[in-house]
Amino acid sequence: MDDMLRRISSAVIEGEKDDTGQMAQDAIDGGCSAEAILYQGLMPGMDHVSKEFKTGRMFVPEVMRSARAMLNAMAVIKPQMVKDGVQMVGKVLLGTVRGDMHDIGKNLVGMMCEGAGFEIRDLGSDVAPEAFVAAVNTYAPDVVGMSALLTTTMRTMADTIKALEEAGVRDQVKIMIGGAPVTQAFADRIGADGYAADAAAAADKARELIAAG
Ligand code: B1M
Repeated sequence: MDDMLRRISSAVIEGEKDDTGQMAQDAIDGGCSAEAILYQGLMPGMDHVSKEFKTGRMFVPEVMRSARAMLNAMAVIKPQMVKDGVQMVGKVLLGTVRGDMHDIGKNLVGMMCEGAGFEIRDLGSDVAPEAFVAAVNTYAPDVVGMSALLTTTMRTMADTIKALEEAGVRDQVKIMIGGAPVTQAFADRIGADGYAADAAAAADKARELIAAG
């Protein structure tokens, strides 16, 4: 069984996206729990990928292949996880803010967070502040993650935080922001709880924000 989980980890690291779904199915058929596949196979694999990305030994296309490999396995084990009542690390609501169509980085953040054991609700791009508010009410996420790639749309992050405050739900969530023009100083200025420079750091930051309570 351990060998099967180790092979799943390696397949994620190597980005063998066409194999991981079948490997996950074989593991389930062989009596492996969905929880073990997630926590002892997929997550350690993505954790390794995250470290390699941080240190510049893996690059965006490779990380995306690994994330796809993980997601293909997740699709297979998800029904079993629901049946078994497996707890995820937390819920992250993601979106690129209003007026901004860039979603490649945001998608990578979603994949990395999913690899780190989070349940992801992705609102897509060009997401209005009211849509973030509505989704917070519907999904009750632990973390709201906003992405912006344009200097002109960064200010919408502040508008979204204001909308969450006005709706009375600001204190129910942690707010994490990121995107190429975004900085820690900007996050501090608009009252976000956290900033992450890249997708691997975003998964770490989401974990840190939840742990901080
Ligand atoms: Co656009 N674009 N673009 N573009 N585009 C940039 C961002 C730009 C820097 C290019 C340039 O001029 N050098 C420039 C912005 C300038 C500025 O504001 N300072 C720009 C512009 C001007 C525009 C248009 C206005 C161009 C026009 O039409 N005149 C237009 C705007 C459209 C709109 O959004 N309303 C536009 C359009 C487009 C395309 C549609 C063609 C396409 C987007 C396709 C898509 O996303 N589906 C596009 C692209 C691809 C780019 C570049 C080339 C690449 C962006 C990207 O995907 N990077 C970009 C130039 C560049 O960055 N070199 C550019 C790869 C990605 C993995 O990195 O998104 O930075 P990134 O994400 C990282 C981190 O930032 C971080 O983690 C990610 C992964 O490690 N991160 C987070 C991101 N979100 C996070 C959230 C977090 C935490 C971390 O927490 C929640």
